[in-house]
Parts: sequence; C-alpha cells; structure tokens
Amino acid sequence: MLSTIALLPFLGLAAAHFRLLEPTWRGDSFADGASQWLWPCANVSETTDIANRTQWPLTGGSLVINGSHPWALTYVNLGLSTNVTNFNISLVDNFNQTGKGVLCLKETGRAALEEGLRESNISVESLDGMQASVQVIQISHSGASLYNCADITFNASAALLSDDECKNGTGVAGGPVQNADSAPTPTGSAGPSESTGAAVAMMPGLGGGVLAGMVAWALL
Ligand SMILES: *[C@@H]1O[C@H](CO)[C@@H](O)[C@H](O)[C@H]1NC(C)=O
Ligand SMILES: *[C@@H]1O[C@H](CO)[C@@H](O)[C@H](O)[C@H]1NC(C)=O
Ligand SMILES: *[C@@H]1O[C@H](CO)[C@@H](O)[C@H](O)[C@H]1NC(C)=O
Ligand SMILES: *[C@@H]1O[C@H](CO)[C@@H](O)[C@H](O)[C@H]1NC(C)=O
Ligand SMILES: *[C@@H]1O[C@H](CO)[C@@H](O)[C@H](O)[C@H]1NC(C)=O
Ligand SMILES: *[C@@H]1O[C@H](CO)[C@@H](O)[C@H](O)[C@H]1NC(C)=O
Ligand SMILES: *[C@@H]1O[C@H](CO)[C@@H](O)[C@H](O)[C@H]1NC(C)=O
Ligand SMILES: *[C@@H]1O[C@H](CO)[C@@H](O)[C@H](O)[C@H]1NC(C)=O
Ligand SMILES: *[C@@H]1O[C@H](CO)[C@@H](O)[C@H](O)[C@H]1NC(C)=O
Ligand SMILES: [Cu+2]
Repeated sequence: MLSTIALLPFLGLAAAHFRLLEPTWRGDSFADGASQWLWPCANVSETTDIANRTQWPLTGGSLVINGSHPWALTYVNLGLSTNVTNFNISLVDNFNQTGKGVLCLKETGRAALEEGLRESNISVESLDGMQASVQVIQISHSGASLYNCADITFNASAALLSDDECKNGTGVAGGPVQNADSAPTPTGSAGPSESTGAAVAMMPGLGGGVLAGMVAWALL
C-alpha cells in the first residue's frame, strides 16, 4: 500500500492490493521495482530456485490470500510450464471476495484443472513433477487489475493445507458478482489474463451488464 500512496489521489481510489500467502509468492510485490498493477506478475520474476517452488497436489492445491480492501473480484489462473505469460487455465472464475483479511480456498479449482488438462492434452499422470505458475488477479472499485503470482511444482505426494492452516478470517467470504443487470456467464475457455489491455478485456466471463457496471465504476 505504501508504495502506491502517491498514486491514490491521482486515481482517486484505493486498489485492492493483496498478499498471496499460499502458494508462496514469487517475491514481495510491495517491494521497490515491483508493482501489483503490472501484468502478468507484478514485475516479479519467476523463482529461479526449484526448491523454492510450492509443491501442489495434482488436483489443485490450497490458496491463501490476504486482501486489504472491503471487496474485490478475484480470479485464479494457472499457466503450465515455466516463464509463462499465457495463464490460460482459469481455476477460479470471477467471485467477489468480501471482507478484508485472509481467504483460503482449500482445493483450488479441481474441476477446472481437470478440464484445463484435457484441453491442453495433458494427462494427470504427466502433471506429476511439472512446473507451473499460479496467477491471482483482484479487481476492485476502480476497475484496475492487480496481480500476484506464485511458482509451483505439481507433486502427487503434496498435501493440501490442514484445516488449521486454511481458514477464512472473520467476516471474509466470497460471493457471486452483484451490481449487474445480467448474471455472469463463465466461459470456461481461455483465462482472463491473455490480454494486456484494459480491465474490461480481462473479464471475458462477465456479462454485458457487468461490463457496463465496471466501466461506470472505473469512470467514477
Ligand atoms: C521491472 O523490474 C526491473 C528489474 O527487475 C526494472 O528494471 C524495471 O524498471 C521494472 N519495471 C517497472 C515498470 O517498474
Ligand atoms: C529460496 O528461499 C529462501 C527462503 O525464503 C531464500 O532465502 C532464498 O534466497 C530463496 N532462493 C532464491 C534463489 O530465491
Ligand atoms: C493480513 O493483513 C493484515 C493487514 O496488513 C495483517 O494485520 C495480518 O496479520 C495479515 N494476516 C496474515 C495471516 O498474514
Ligand atoms: C525464465 O526467463 C528468465 C529471464 O528471461 C531466464 O533467465 C530463465 O532461464 C528462464 N527460465 C526458464 C526455466 O526457462
Ligand atoms: C494453454 O496454452 C498452451 C501454450 O500456449 C497450450 O499448449 C495449451 O493447450 C493451452 N491450454 C488451454 C486449456 O487453452
Ligand atoms: C494428445 O497427445 C497424444 C499423446 O502425446 C497425441 O498422440 C495426440 O495426438 C495429442 N492430441 C492432440 C489433439 O494434440
Ligand atoms: C513431493 O512431495 C513430497 C511430500 O511433500 C516430498 O517429500 C518430495 O520431495 C516432493 N518431490 C519433489 C520432486 O520435490
Ligand atoms: C472461504 O470462503 C470461500 C468463499 O466463500 C469458500 O469458497 C471457501 O471454502 C472458504 N474457506 C474455508 C476454509 O471454509
Ligand atoms: C462485492 O460485494 C460487496 C459487499 O457486498 C459489494 O458492495 C460490491 O458491490 C460487490 N461487488 C461486485 C462487483 O459484485
Ligand atoms: Cu490497495
């Protein structure tokens, strides 16, 4: 947050800066030289030490974020292999994180991962040992997107976080996107991060009513 204080008067709004606690993020995206505004991974480069990648179960691992704003549209995408910019498996599509603090998804996007592997022609068996990166996007009131990434290795022996380690903070939850004339229609195809364009281009899963709403908020 501190690093963006100078920007706030300019943007007129605070953005939903957040920390990615699990899987372990690439590096501190609040540090100098990094910026969560920057696609695709906040200008934090990929982990070079393979031992520092989080081991993830083949059915999708646990995800913990610590959000700093009252709500944010949240996406979780996966890119298989290393140095990817194409995070084209959408694990979690477009939910509204409400409440500041810690949100944990115990097993992230199991069904979406299976489908993404099928579409990528990759068997669950060959996923074992594969490196990949997880990208989390949050979009709040201003309509601008914020990014954090974590580097993982899929591992058949890796475990989900325990129930003790995976809890939602008091008052933190997730819900469907509101303020829309029409319900969002998840696409289930390409993830939202293929484009570097405007925030609205990041949200193929949103119905036109939502897009209009987002544009309206962005102009507030
Ligand atoms: C991204 O990080 C590199 C160093 O890793 C730095 O040279 C560059 O200025 C940064 N880009 C932005 C837009 O901050
Ligand atoms: C790996 O993680 C350890 C512990 O956080 C850190 O000290 C080390 O610098 C990391 N290695 C690399 C190459 O980033
Ligand atoms: C989440 O962020 C808040 C505000 O910065 C902080 O007080 C809290 O300790 C963080 N929680 C965790 C689990 O890191
Ligand atoms: C990823 O890209 C960086 C910088 O371009 C390069 O140094 C590194 O070797 C690449 N990693 C892999 C696994 O290709
Ligand atoms: C994602 O992109 C990779 C490389 O660009 C491609 O091989 C793979 O089939 C794509 N997967 C999906 C689900 O679109
Ligand atoms: C999928 O992978 C298998 C085995 O590598 C290969 O024989 C097949 O042609 C691939 N199919 C597509 C659609 O790429
Ligand atoms: C896979 O996970 C298991 C259990 O955490 C660990 O012992 C093993 O070293 C991991 N494999 C690799 C290749 O890192
Ligand atoms: C935390 O909240 C999200 C969104 O409501 C929910 O999907 C998830 O299961 C919750 N996590 C836990 C550990 O109950
Ligand atoms: C997310 O939920 C909050 C709290 O209910 C609400 O004020 C906000 O408008 C919601 N945002 C969207 C895009 O649904
Ligand atoms: Cu912020």
